[in-house]
Amino acid sequence: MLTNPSSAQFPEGFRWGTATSAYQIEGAVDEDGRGASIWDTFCKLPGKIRDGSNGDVADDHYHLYKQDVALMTALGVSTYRFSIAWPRVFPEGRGTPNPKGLAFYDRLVDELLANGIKPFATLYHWDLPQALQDRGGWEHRDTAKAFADYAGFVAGRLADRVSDYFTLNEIRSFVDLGYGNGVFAPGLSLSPGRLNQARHHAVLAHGLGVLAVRANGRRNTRVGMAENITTALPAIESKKNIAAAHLATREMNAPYLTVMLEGRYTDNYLNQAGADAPHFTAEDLKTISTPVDYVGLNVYAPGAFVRASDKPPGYTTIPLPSSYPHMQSPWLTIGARTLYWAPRQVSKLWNVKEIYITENGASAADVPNEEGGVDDLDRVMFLREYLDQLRRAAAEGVPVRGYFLWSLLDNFEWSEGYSIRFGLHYVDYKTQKRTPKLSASFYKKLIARNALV
Ligand code: GBH
Repeated sequence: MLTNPSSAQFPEGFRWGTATSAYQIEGAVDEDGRGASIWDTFCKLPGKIRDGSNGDVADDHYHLYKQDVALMTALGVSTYRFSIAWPRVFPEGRGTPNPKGLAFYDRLVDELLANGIKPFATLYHWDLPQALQDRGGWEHRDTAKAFADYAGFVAGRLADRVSDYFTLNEIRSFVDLGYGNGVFAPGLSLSPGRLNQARHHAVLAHGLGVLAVRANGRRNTRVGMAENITTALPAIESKKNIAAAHLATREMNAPYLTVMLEGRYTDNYLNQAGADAPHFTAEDLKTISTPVDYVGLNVYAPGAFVRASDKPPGYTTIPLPSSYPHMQSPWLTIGARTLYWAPRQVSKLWNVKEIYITENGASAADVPNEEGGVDDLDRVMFLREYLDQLRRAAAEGVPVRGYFLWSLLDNFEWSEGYSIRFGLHYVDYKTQKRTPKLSASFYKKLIARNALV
């Protein structure tokens, strides 16, 4: 316990939750009429997934969801962010909906509500229906329209029990890695011009999705995005560096959060892209920047450390020394202040009034101890340091309303397969047994006190 408990306190009513995504936990890929997604296809390509695995079974959450909701109840969370698998609802991506697919989410939502847990549904967490990829996927403008139709359909069906939605999870990740360097599904490496166009279609899908969710939802329906902001941190928190970091964050998110919240591509982005800039209309920009009810931020590693510079663009990026520390995933460099600066910069840059941390968490080399528990001291350290910075933001009046810890369970970590663990609960993939780690007790106590422990 910290010596001064009052300084460890989070605001009253702060929402604590956990987050997951469909393909990473559900399994049951051939059940109840689910169509194929690009990840089913991608996992079959040799060498794409580190351990040669796939999401066919994953955590078998499709069958074990009641048990998983019980884990949440034991933690004491008041909210849960999950994603809906588009190919369960529309096996072909569009056209005739599959009632059995949506029925799974009906059951899940009912179970959550029966346990007093408020559902937040993400409409797209990377599992694009393969049928849409066959027509070009995010390179095809029609995919944005298909997403909106699907989003509107889901909101129409669930709005009586689910008031909160996120459109797309991490446009930066699924477009840049899926279409830019081939690390994610569908495994393409497009030229810069085609890549920028795919990014544009994805932010357009977000805007059309917001409109569709509102049109089909109820008066209390609320919607935003869940984007992994690239956060520029001031190397030293001086006034000049802080201002430089704001400039840098705005530029580094130009084709994602910046255009979604400003309705324009920055001059720098367009100038640098030159002939490779995306084709768009003024109407597109208006749609993309349709006002949202809140902004969801996935916050992990610092995006960059910067200092002020007299030369344009006004900041210098400092390369990370090779000894800079990281968690189990090499990309997950540790920088607790990212969880302070990300929401603070977003509220300041774009006057955002309501922010959720839609993901934050850490990978660790978890090994069960003799009693079968996992003493993940490094994850606990990571969470404590990061959450202290979130508390700092909240104490300074940054409008952050809730936090979804990634993740409830160890799960299918995309191209890393099952070799990387992010869960509060250890999963034995042979038996599907879930065991709470030390980090689960840490989180449970923190939630109970609404304060750092
Ligand atoms: C989130 O991505 C995802 O939303 C979630 O599904 C995922 O499980 C979780 O975080 C943990 O990773 O292979 O070196 O090119 C976080 C942002 C962007 C981090 C892509 C990993 C790939 C690094 N991710 N990045 S690399």
